[in-house]
Amino acid sequence: MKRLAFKMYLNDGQKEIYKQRHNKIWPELKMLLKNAGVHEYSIFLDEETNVLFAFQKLSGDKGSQYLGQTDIVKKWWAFMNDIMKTNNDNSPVTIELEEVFYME
Ligand code: RM4
Repeated sequence: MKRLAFKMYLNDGQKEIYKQRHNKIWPELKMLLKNAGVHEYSIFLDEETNVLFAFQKLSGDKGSQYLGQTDIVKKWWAFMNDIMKTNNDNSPVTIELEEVFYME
């Protein structure tokens, strides 16, 4: 499976809220992600910079950030808009990262 990593940005001091909301991720969003081929999806926070580091494996060709045309993701992004750095359409500012090392 393809490996994908990207960064997003959390608003300062929002770690607990971010964790709470993700611990209660909507079942329909989780199902959408899995059906879209997103697996082993984890997000880490660098508290020094408020950078969210996301990693996911893809059985398809597109990752989670390409699902913004679905109603569920649009609702989720609007829900998360108040604690993240976002674009005008509520999508989180997302910067894909280059893999520079991998070990099986
Ligand atoms: C993140 C961001 C991503 C979404 C995950 C579930 O905060 O909204 O786009 O895939 O949550």
